[in-house]
Amino acid sequence: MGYNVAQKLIKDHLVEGKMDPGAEIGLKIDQTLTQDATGTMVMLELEAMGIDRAKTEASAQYVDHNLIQEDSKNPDDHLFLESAAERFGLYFSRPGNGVSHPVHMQRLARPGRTLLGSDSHTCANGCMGMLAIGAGGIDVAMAIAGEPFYVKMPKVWGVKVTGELPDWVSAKDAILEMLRRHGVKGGVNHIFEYYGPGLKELTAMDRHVIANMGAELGATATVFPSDEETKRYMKLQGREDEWIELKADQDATYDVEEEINLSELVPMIAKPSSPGNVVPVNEVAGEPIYQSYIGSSANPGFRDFAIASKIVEGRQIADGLSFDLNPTSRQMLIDLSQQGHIANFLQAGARLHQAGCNGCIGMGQAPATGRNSLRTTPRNFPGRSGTKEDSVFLCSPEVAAVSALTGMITDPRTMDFDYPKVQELEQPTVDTQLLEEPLPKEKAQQVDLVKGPNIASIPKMNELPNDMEVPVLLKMGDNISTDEILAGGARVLPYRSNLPEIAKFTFEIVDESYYDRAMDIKDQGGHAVVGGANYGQGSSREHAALAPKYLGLRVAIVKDFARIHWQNLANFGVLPLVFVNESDHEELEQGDVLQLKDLRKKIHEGNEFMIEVKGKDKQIKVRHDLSERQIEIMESGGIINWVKDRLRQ
Ligand code: MIC
Repeated sequence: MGYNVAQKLIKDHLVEGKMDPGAEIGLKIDQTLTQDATGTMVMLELEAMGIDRAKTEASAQYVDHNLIQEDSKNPDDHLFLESAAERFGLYFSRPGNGVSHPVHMQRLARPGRTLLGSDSHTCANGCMGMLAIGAGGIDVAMAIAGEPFYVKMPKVWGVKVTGELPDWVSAKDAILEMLRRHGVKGGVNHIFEYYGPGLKELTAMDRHVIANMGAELGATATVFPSDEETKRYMKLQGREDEWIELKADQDATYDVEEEINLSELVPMIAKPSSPGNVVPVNEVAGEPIYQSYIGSSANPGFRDFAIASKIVEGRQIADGLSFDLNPTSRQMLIDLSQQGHIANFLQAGARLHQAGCNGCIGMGQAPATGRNSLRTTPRNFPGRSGTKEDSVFLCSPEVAAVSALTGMITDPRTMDFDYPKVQELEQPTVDTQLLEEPLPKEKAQQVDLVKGPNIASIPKMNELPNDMEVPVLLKMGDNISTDEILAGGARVLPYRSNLPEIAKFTFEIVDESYYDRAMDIKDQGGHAVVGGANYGQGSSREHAALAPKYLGLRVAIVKDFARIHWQNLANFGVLPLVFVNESDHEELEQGDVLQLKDLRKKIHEGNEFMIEVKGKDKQIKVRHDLSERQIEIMESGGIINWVKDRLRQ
């Protein structure tokens, strides 16, 4: 039987385990990607584990998130990251060079390779025929050190693409349609593989748009074949020699089959506050907006900006509106300015920001209280924009641009002018000035890490106790995102390299009293939290596991977990458990005290065991899905201790 593209990529990189869906497999990782908001931890972890030099084909450290230099914290982190990139033999993409995902695609992505990134949107590079997976920082640190990446073997979900995109409809509408169909957990433990005649309609960058928001479907990865379009893109980037063809075999099959007919798509929009809350734009047309925002790794292409520029060319944005333009790479910003698009935007009334992630994670451009913000970004979880009670909608650049003109959410098909045509550039700019090459080994070993005062080493982690008595400090419902566990935003992000400080913001969006209550009992055995379905969806930030762990979190019991957060909890020695009977979620209350006895024996002996609720004559059946390897990690108190123990042997 033939293989599909995802299976070929896995088969070629399989170093442990069998390709049986659900079983743990170990994959060889060829490339890694880290960005500044997660990368400072990764570099501290490499240091803590005593790693000398990256063992991958290419590893790149990007600075794209924490760009606002309000005080010395962010620039100190930039210098630390530059010194760490030099020390460990990584590429270093300087602030202003652009968002990691499109820059990686331009400069380093290669069909047939694996890429692991400490950013959930790493899956965007699946557009290049790669197996690109987002993970917690420590998993990426291990991959940099040459260790395999462990993940549950996913099922492959084939999406046959047919038809042609109608006017005013673009790739973003295709992925929003997928989210409308399947919601934010529909893709958990699956790889989405797009194939079929409709792919000829989608440029490499359009495929990036679709692959990027596979993260919002909860998917492990998204893959596209490497075909003539991939070759064309790589040729324009001066890297045709790195292209290989990668297609599914004629007789390949998929675990799940689906079709998306581009001709039937209409402009779509995700309403506040979930990327899965998708409806056709015309259902919400007429809602007034305060902000229209174009940019981010979810719409990073030249086309995405050029089409918006053509829409606003010679016109004026609505009075009182903030039209924010966030270019995604410096290379592309040069082209946009040379082709007159930046002038179009500015004449229309836009505000131009630097190349980077910016407002996508609330690093600036937070919307005013109670006002609607329309964004081409990938996620709109509560508070992510930097405004606590925000109201963010997600859409295509077409919808964002026409709505900027009218001042309200607008279906672009109702405009009284034709859909402008935008051509891809015959020769886009290739500019590597702000991408530093890895230092040669001898020079690298001379480099000292430059640590500003805000950089704190990772505190020691305790081993898993055999008996625990822990109160439930928080009880939550479904779909809690890592943005709610540990917020983004310009206030919080500068502390990404300082665990004790960033911990002060933990669960702030859910319950402001959590930090104080956790601190009160931190040294008395810690605590537990209870959550609903899809717990920990969204970002890969390991801080969302590390900070609660630092505050004494020992156990999280939920209906089910999002993949990366589950892995992060296990990596840092927080026991991730699920209710065997979902209705038991109702049984537990904040303040209940959970008794877990003889734990070490129980987690080895089987997957299911009972927890007592103290003084209530109640028992709750829970399950863990940890592999033997993860149980060992859990027992040593986390992966850092585990690696150190192994190095000592
Ligand atoms: C995101 O889109 O949420 C981020 C910002 O890229 C994160 C990483 C982070 O939290 O720094 C992600 O998705 O992993």
